Amino acid sequence: MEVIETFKRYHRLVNFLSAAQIYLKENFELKEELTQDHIKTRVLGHWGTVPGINFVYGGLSYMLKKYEYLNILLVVGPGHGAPAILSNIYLEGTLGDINPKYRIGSEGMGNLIHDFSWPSGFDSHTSPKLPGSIHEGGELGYSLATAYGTVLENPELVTVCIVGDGEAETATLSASWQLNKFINPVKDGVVLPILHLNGYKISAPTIFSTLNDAEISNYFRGLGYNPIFVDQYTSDDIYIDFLQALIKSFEQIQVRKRNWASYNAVNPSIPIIILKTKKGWSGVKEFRGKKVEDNNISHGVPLKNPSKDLEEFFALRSWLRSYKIEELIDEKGIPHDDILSIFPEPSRRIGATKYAYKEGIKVNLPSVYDHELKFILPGHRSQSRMFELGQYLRDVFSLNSEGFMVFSPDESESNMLEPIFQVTGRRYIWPVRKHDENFSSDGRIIELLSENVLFSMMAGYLITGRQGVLISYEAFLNVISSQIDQFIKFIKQRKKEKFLKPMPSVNLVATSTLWRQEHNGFSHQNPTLINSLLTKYADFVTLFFPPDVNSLIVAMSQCLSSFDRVNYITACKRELPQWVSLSQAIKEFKRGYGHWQNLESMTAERMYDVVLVSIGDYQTNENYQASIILRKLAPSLRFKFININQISQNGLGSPFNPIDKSKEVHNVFERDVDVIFNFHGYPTAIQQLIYGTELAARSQIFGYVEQGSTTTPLNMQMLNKTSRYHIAIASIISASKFNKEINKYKHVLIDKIYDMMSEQSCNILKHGQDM
Ligand SMILES: Cc1ncc(C[n+]2csc(CCOP(=O)(O)OP(=O)(O)O)c2C)c(N)n1
Repeated sequence: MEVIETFKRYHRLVNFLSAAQIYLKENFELKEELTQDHIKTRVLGHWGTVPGINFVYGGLSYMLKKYEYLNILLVVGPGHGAPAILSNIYLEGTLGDINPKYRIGSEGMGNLIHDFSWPSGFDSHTSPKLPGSIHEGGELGYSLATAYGTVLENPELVTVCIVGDGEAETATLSASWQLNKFINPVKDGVVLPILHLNGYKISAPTIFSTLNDAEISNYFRGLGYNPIFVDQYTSDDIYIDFLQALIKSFEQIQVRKRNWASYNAVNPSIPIIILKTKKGWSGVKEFRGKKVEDNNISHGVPLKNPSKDLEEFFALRSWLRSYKIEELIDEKGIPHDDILSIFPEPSRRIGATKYAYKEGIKVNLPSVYDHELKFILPGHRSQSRMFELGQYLRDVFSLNSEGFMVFSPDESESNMLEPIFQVTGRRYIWPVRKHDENFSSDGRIIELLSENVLFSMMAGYLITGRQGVLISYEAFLNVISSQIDQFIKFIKQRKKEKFLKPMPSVNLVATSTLWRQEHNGFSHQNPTLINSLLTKYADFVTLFFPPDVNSLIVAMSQCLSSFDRVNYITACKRELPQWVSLSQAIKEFKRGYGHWQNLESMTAERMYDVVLVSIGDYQTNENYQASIILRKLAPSLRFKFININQISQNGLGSPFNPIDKSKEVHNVFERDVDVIFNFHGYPTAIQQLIYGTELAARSQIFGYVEQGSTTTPLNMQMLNKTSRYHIAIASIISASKFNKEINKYKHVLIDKIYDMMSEQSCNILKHGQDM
């Protein structure tokens, strides 16, 4: 019973600290009579979720002390409850360990309370700044999948995930419950979800709050969980009930792991705690005739203006006094020993968990030279790049028995990555039928048809130090656009913290790209994510456009060696010609572009008349085809052939070494002459990079303009005016400004190309294929 009393006193103190963070700018220990001058004028934050998070934190700390074998990582879905996490990490000392300003005692406590939501102080959401926090929780929906990612290949770990009942309504969270089917009870750790059913979202009851216990229970049993209810409304003592629920959960987890190991039993259901608490528990009960505690009114700041409104001030004063903190801390602001006794030894405290601090591993990579695709002439040896990438990734798997996984929404095969199945399978624990191929309980490919769930699961895996690649349709990676944005913010914040080590980069492969959607058509053509990623800091984001197999292998090896970035590779899965040797690809990736003189016209000794620039594999092929037309019809036209393999917010070329210095710009794009870009995505993506520069004034940008559907590859290019014919015509018009001979014959040449184009169009219509 002593434990329960301690737990209650602990809860009182962290609840006081949290409420004080929202409201007090001085008189932090309430040593003087509280006045309105002590109240922050900008009161910010979210109170409603806080007492529940505090309750869970205290209970888990006690469990860590009770069970010496336990390793807990805590993922908090309601990241808006930062005051709760701050109060707990302050008390357990992990906040003071990374910043002495917040060491336990009057000064540290005052700094903590003062700095919350204060300019340059603590955010109102959890962030990587807070020890042990691996999940920011601003955009709701991603907590549970992140938690599941952390336990992959971490058999000793229990990741406890607090899921808000509002968050539980999001599509991503709803699908994430299914991830228990991917967790191997022996090889992986366990996720213990705690559904925090405090009944309300911002302004309305949650759906779960309208279900009865039987409905909730049936729902989770069907998903393979074993629900344990802890209910403030019916409990005699919720503190006792919660600790018992935790004990039961950890014991069940042990039994499940043992049983599965010995009998390989299927469907190893795991516990879930359904925690029903009053939203804003222990806060103001009623104000101006309205229920506050146990109502949505307590979601944010329950009293909005206590520094000015006297009635609010009195309500706040009674609320803060109700915790009787003089019974919980001494004269020097140090909490009484019994309260601090709830914690395990310092290295095992939640904020100190080693899983949040793991240095990102460097996976062993196969030699790129072992994957070189040899060819005799550029423009020949058509090969599917995804198949070749599959072989490279297969070897990454072979060289690393763990620490590397592939995530894909049911598309490893349709995207031609079959070689990976030679060495591993799709991870799945629930039974599948005998003829279902390539499944195994320890496979290292996670396939699930939700890009959102996969992204978060991969994020959890990466943040805890491992490497991964997510491969998907280009069009449907947009589904996670906002999630990627959030993650870039997370990396940016994380990188500032000296106590955190670099984490492996997020690697995304966008394949089944828009230019070949013959049978899927218009709905599958969407390169919007490129535009969005180009608005993000180049310090964190690179977009790769490898033109052929060798370039793709080099791009992937670079991505798997990089840290703290989001790498986005666009590469088709179909067969396309080769252009560069492996050593040339390595050289070109250093600067982000290649100058392919071997594809240029032979008219030497003259300045270039025009510069052709390709970005993207299909567009490189179109420019090459345009170069054949030009060489044949207009041999005196001197064009320069540039291929760009990387872009970023910094501009064209490598983000580390962009082509932005004027000398470099002129070396690559010449002076005065027109530059014709043929780009994989929307022309606006390149426009946003060169806007306002001298280059923009002499550039034409061709790209996808939302034309075409289920048609032939060349017709798709023709409809978007990016075809070889369009590039050749544009080159002639541009070159005619400088080349007298071209100027003289330009109309004849253009007519000839139009004839070629209309012949091609007729043929496509008649025979249904390109000539
Ligand atoms: C994707 C997304 N949509 C909307 C919001 C705005 N929002 C912030 S908190 C919240 C309610 C969350 O309710 P719940 O998850 O139950 O948390 P709690 O009640 O414990 O605060 C909403 C809708 C958000 N943060 N993310």
